[in-house]
Amino acid sequence: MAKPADNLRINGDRLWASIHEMAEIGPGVRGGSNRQTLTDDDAKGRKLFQRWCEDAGMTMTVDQMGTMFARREGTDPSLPPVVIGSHLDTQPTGGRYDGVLGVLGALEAVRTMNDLGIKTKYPIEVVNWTNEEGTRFAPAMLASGVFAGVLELDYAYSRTDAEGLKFGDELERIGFKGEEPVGKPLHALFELHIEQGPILEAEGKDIGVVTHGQGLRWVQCTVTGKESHTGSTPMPMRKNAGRGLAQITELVHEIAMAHQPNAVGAIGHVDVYPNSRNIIPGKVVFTVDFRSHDLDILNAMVERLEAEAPKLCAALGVGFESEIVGQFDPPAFDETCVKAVRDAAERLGYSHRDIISGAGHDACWINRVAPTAMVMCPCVDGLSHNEDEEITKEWATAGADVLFHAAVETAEIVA
Ligand code: HGY
Ligand code: MN
Ligand code: MN
Repeated sequence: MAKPADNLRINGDRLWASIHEMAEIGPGVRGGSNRQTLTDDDAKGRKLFQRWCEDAGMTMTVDQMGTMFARREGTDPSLPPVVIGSHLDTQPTGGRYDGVLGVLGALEAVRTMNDLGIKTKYPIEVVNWTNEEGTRFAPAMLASGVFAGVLELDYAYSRTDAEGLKFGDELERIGFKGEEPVGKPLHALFELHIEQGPILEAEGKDIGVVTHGQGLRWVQCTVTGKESHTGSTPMPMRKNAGRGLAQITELVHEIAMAHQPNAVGAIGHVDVYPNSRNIIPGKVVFTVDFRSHDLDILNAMVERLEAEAPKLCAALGVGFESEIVGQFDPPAFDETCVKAVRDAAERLGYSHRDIISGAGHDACWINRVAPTAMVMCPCVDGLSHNEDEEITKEWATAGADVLFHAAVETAEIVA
């Protein structure tokens, strides 16, 4: 297949301007972003993205999960598209670049194809996946999971947020419950994303060529004790669900530390009931997040938690139950697509290294149904899921250049 010449580059200033214009929608309180999925701010960001895509001559379709596909026609419209993109929804205290770089880097690739008059045999589609973060509606990567056939549409519609609002109702409310069935043949998919870890910056590398991703297990735990007065209940009579959380927090850390350097574990979500200063917690609901790129280690961590947590709680006189509310096994990305990414970085003169993604991404699910690969760029101090998340324009430009080259090569330039 013809490869784009190494002098073909995207317009980094235009990309950088688009990223920061998008960041004005759903701003955080410290310069980052709070554009949570299916909120009014998400809707505003979607509408801006749609306007930009239509200005670039693309036609937008929205599927039943609200995922947006902006299409640039190929010379053979009957062929399945090369899809490039990521997600526009953010964490509540997220950064400006997580997901957004991948969507707008893909749009920039199309804008550059237009500037250069490049025609491709395969159509190209820029995608914005709904609810990648999973913070308002668990699990993460919800729309891409339905697209990959691992989650059911009705299950997704039934998911509720902390206020009890349903995903399907919120999708309808913001006007993005599309008609298109979820799922279609893809020729390939490429996702550009910030690393969200420290390796690329520490090694002075411009590009991460993602060969694998970590697997994930979200184990939602419920510890049940007895609400009672914090002042008048004698200590021996207490059934304090909070002590179960405290001991399981330490257990999760100990389990992950027993599998270094391959594993990580933490509890990021905690709901305490009734969450009153002078009532002993009667119930605590929390989610354990285990990850490893080794499936056996991932399963061993969950097994040990499910064996030891009930015993810890029994000794405290409180009850324990758990359920898996999110999971995917460690993905190995498509070697041809990975090579296209690596060759592009080499051709463009960018330093690069193979890397395993620590975070989960929509590409991890799509990898099950289409040839898929990811491009990563560094982020400052490896910080992400924090409003201080930062990258440089040069890193963003390098990542989008590589994405552009990999996509155009795979979609086959028509002279
Ligand atoms: O949880 C993740 O890894 C992703 O950022 N949603
Ligand atoms: Mn992301
Ligand atoms: Mn994220």
